[in-house]
Amino acid sequence: MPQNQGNEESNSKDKALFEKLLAKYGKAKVVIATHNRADVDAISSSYSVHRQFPNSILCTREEMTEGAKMLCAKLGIEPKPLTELNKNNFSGILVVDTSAYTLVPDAKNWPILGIIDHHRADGRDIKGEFEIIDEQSPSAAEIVANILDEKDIDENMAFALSIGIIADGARFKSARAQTFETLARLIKISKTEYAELLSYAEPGPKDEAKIAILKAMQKLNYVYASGYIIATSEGISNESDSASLITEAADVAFIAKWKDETKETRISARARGSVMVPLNEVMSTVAKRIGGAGGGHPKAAGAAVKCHTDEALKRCVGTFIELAEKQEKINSDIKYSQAIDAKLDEKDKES
Ligand SMILES: [Mn+2]
Repeated sequence: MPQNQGNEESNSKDKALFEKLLAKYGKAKVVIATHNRADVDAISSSYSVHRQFPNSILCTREEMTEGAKMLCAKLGIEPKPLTELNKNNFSGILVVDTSAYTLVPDAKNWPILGIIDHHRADGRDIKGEFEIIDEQSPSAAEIVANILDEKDIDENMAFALSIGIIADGARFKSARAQTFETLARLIKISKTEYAELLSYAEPGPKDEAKIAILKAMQKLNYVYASGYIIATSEGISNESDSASLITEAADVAFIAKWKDETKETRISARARGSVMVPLNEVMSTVAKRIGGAGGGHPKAAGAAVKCHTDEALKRCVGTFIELAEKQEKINSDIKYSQAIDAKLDEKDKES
């Protein structure tokens, strides 16, 4: 079975770890925190974990995505900013759907009881007492759905987790067999039509968002290098939506936005499935070089860097091309050695 299919062995290991975490902190006063600018996966996974800890408070900060707001309204929850809580009243934090302090800066100086995450190791600087990390999982919701006992998943949780799985997997582009099995199981429990789930997972953009995306398109530039069309632009908001849409045509998109409050440029990066260069590596390399932090997934990544947008975008394109060339060299070296091996095999047969 290919490694990323999800398997019972790693599921039961994670499940056992979660049970230990519950046994130790299940009754304690804890905070369940997810990343800033929470999306549907972040809310659905942290909400479902929160439901396992009767004395927990759900936290996130900054504006949520549209789908996440809709989900919170449907579930009747209002996550608080962590800054409103007094650390001394809690045993600690469980961080869900991230393991990087750049995405939950308020968690610094709090005891980290556990982490549940599916992001790659780069940029991971949070260490938890219990760590449930599955980099192969397309969503945090899929991890959470599989570490919980089926009897502990009610209609609301199944609804939330279903849309987390649908939303974070970018229409199943990074799905595995287990993703479909898990989703089918959850949809049944949720007693909801797929069409309704989809309307939460992929809500139509608001007019401001449509305008922001079109503005990013107006400012678009692109280069062709190493066999890839690399697009760049500046956004006023909705950078990740813009980047996703632009990669319907280009291979890669980097969309930058200057944040005056923090004096940094935020970058959203997206790539088409066929792109061999992992964007999380591009983002973490760029951040390392100019100061800041970056990471994410191979096809969807981001960074916050300490320079202006022009410079940041130049560095993104430069680093992408550099890594693409390295990849090309590795591929041609492999082909070359395979060709030599084949020649030698032929000779062996002849003699
Ligand atoms: Mn996620």
